[in-house]
Amino acid sequence: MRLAFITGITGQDGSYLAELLLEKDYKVYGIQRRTSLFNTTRIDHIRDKITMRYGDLTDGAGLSNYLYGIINENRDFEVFEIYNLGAQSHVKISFEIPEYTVDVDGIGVMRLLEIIRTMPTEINKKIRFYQAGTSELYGKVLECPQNEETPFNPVSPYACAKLYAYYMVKTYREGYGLYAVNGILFNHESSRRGENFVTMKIVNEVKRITSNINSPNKEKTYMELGNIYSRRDWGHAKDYVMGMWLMLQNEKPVDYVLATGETYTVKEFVEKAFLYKGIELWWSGSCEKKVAYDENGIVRVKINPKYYRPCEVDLLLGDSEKADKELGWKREYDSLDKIIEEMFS
Ligand code: NDP
Ligand code: GDR
Repeated sequence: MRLAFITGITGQDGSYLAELLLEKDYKVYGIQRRTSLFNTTRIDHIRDKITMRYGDLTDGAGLSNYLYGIINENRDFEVFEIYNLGAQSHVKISFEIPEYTVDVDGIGVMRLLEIIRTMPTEINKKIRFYQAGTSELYGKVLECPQNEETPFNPVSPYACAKLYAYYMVKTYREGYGLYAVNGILFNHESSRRGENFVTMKIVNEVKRITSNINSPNKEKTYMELGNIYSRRDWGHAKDYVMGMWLMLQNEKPVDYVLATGETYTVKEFVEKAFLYKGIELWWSGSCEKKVAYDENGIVRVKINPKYYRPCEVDLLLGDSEKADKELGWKREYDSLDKIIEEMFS
């Protein structure tokens, strides 16, 4: 019997990963945080096929009790894959709650690694650990494109916490022989993307604006964005969770980059999203006065500096050749247009 434990199962990636592992006949366990309103919409359709318990990456004792409980329930297990996807995953918000971000995204990883390390050898040798690393580690990039050899240069509390996690995974792998890997994943999106990430925000705003197009006075007729010149390498989450699984099927624990090898500005994304609804934008002005108009001269995009970050990651462009060759990783969503279409669905 193959077991899987997913932190962050209620999130974008966790929900797709849970679906994938169920298809592959894993027994899937996850944690959810205590929230004042239920927050499981992404996994409600598979809720009866997975086992959930309240848990939090800041609570080591709870994690330990749960993991030992799973092992005791399934004494004859073949392999136990632990996917650590739980995180305070918003880069800008990490500047506002840096201590919490480090506790969850950094120390949380150490808590899991320590639990695994201190398990009896006959158990921990059957455990494989995946850590959700990020292209934000490259920060103000020192090389282009970025691959597994590119030096890191993080510029946010989020990325610094993930850097700590990255090196703890490497340390526990090399120091204690744990099967533990870092996936260094570039941005990936989907119709399940959180609403305050830029792609989903744009898609939702385009939907709102185009549904109110005939009654423009009732609602705001434009969206507000921050830095529209940053470049991102955007893939689809479904392809990336397949990559996570492939990493844990490898004979040896090795870190891999997952990326598309294409990069677009936020400005290009917003143009494509409007075009998907048949609206062509034209731009005027510069810096904070930059605006985008539609064909009828109605303003559709404005800049609001409140969305700027203290430090910005200007350019991300990944090279996933190693994962393509060694893991046979392939993307089904092979263009940004395809991803945008799915996000509108
Ligand atoms: P989401 O923000 O959609 O999901 C994050 C998950 O973590 C949610 O289930 C959330 O729970 C959970 N979580 C938050 N805080 C805690 C905590 N204190 N204890 C336990 N769980 C917690 O992120 P994604 O699915 O997009 O990303 C998954 C992982 O991959 C994250 O670690 C992210 O940093 C990383 N990553 C993401 C990339 C991307 O482009 N999507 C790229 C590279 C890395 P709740 O639902 O209650 O909020
Ligand atoms: P990112 O994603 O920071 O790359 O982190 P996000 O979508 O938040 O930002 C991408 C770029 O868009 C610019 N931007 C805005 N961003 C948001 N959220 N809202 C806006 O209104 C806005 N306007 C412009 C940002 O400045 C930035 O340059 C994501 C997360 O999923 C991380 O968890 C993950 O590690 C990385 O991707 C890889």
